[in-house]
Amino acid sequence: MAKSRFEYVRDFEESDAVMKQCFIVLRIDGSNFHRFSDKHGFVKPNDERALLANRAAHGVMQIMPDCTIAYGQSDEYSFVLRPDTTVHGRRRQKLVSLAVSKFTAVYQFYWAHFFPETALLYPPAFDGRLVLYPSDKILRDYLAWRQVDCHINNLYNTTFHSLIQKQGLTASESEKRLSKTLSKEKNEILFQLGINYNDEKDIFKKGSVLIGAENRKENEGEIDLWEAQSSEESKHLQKRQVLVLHVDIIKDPFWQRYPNLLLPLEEVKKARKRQLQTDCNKKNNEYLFILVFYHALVFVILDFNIIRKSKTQKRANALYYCSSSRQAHLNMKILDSDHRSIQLYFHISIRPRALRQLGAACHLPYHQF
Ligand SMILES: Nc1nc2c(ncn2[C@@H]2O[C@H](COP(=O)(O)OP(=O)(O)OP(=O)(O)O)[C@@H](O)[C@H]2O)c(=O)[nH]1
Ligand SMILES: [Mg+2]
Repeated sequence: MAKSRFEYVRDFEESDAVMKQCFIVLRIDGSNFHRFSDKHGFVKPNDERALLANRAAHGVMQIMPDCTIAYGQSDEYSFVLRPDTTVHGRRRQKLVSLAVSKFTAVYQFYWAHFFPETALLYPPAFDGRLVLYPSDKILRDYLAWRQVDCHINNLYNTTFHSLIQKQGLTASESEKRLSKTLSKEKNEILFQLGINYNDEKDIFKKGSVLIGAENRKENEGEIDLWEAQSSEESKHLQKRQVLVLHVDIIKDPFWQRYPNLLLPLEEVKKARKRQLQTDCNKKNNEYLFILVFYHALVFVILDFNIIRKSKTQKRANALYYCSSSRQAHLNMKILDSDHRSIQLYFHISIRPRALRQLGAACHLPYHQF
């Protein structure tokens, strides 16, 4: 920005970087969504099309790489950022405004995709807040609070609307009937109406949990499969794949299954390094094979160059011949880490000029191979 005599006004801006080493939670909530859902004919108590919110949350996760887990239910979504994230200088207003605007924009952008038969009557709005949580335990309690809220509201709403839809009660009669009832009683009312609450979909009973797909275990969850509307957008979306789960996040098994979600970035890097080392040891042969393959290929190309210059040079374990000045067929043996012999067959097509450039660029003396 060019300097001017007005520059001093910048000093009036206050720093709003939030405290270090705390989890950052960004919570977004639909503004007056009771009205919005009514006006747009959302199915009661739960509308599967309202999963548009998952799509919007996915958009937020694309721009927040340090967001390890997001949890959503009804018209709200919480995004958890690692405690040592330095994204956007941990500035409160920047983070909240970015998350809210991205969520709102994606929600509108994909409206027609999820609600093809319902015109958007007016633009929805979302509010946002940032809260800091100083420990794993408190963060987990926060998420548990949101999931318990989901459970309580969903059980109430399912019973409330079932009484209206199946028993013909008015809204106020249904409300009165449910007043001061416990979960057990609501379950019984539902049972009398032919509904087993346990059979309701997990997505509504438990809400949606979004995590980075790098945490995916075998045969688990679905990776976001939403189609992008333009190639520009798909380039953007490929930045990060997200796994969508509808699971319990209150009890320990979820956190034991995904231990990286609560770790600081530094520790995640160390854990990944350790994992890589273990995988490498397990797959030592394949790894060495790739290395040998790489050198063998360089060797082939360089050697090919030498052969073209001096046709008398040969290697004991490799046999090649030139079918034309530009092509070579190679049949060679290499040794894997256990000194087992592997047969390789290559058909190489190289322009002589590229070959010379490659030979010069590699600077690899013949005896290295
Ligand atoms: N019918 C229907 N309504 C939904 C669905 N999801 C969210 N809602 C509505 O969204 C509301 C969300 O509740 P709140 O966030 O407490 O209420 P709000 O009207 O958004 O008010 P503020 O958040 O205070 O602005 C619910 O009460 C429902 O009316 C859905 O799938 N179907
Ligand atoms: Mg709301």
